[in-house]
Amino acid sequence: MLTIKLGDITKEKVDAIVNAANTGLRGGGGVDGAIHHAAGPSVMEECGKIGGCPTGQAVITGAGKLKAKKIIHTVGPVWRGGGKREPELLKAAYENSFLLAKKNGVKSIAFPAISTGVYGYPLEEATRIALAAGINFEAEFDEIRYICFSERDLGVYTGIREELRKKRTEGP
Ligand code: AR6
Repeated sequence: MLTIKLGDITKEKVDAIVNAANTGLRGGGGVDGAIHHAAGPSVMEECGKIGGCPTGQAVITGAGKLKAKKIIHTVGPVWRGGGKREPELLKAAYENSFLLAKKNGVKSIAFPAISTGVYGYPLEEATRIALAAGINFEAEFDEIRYICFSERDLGVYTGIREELRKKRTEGP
């Protein structure tokens, strides 16, 4: 099942939530700041021990005080105009999050809109990559949940899901 909802990812009750982190795993603003604030210091301690995560890769920690059981920290690309392998790296961030989730027995997972905040990735293009990755992994999870932080994002996500569904039923 692939669901899209408006909300705050720190409140989601799923096996794992995904964090839009930076390569140093040092925390920051946006969803990263919100997750660390809500989870408490144990998660930052674990991140410190891991030490870092290259762009497009993912690492996993406990979830501290959150309702979720695990946090998967992935690093999306900074948007630099689209010619610096941004689409490939964003796709890798989603795929490696799914692969790490599977490896850790995660059956339900929630994603924020990785790279579309501070990192400046254009929302519609990022959403196509996010949802296409989800469709590829849909059969391997009980639920893949996309958490939109604004009505605008919610509109884009639902519109693109329809577009991708139509494409699938119409065939190539
Ligand atoms: N729940 C769900 N989505 C949220 C929340 C929340 N509580 N808070 C923000 N968002 P961003 P990035 C949305 O900037 O672009 C950090 O400093 C937000 O509206 O958090 O990947 C890291 O440390 C947007 O749609 O992540 C990195 O340095 C989406 O989450 C850098 O920012 C992603 O925005 C990563 O930048």
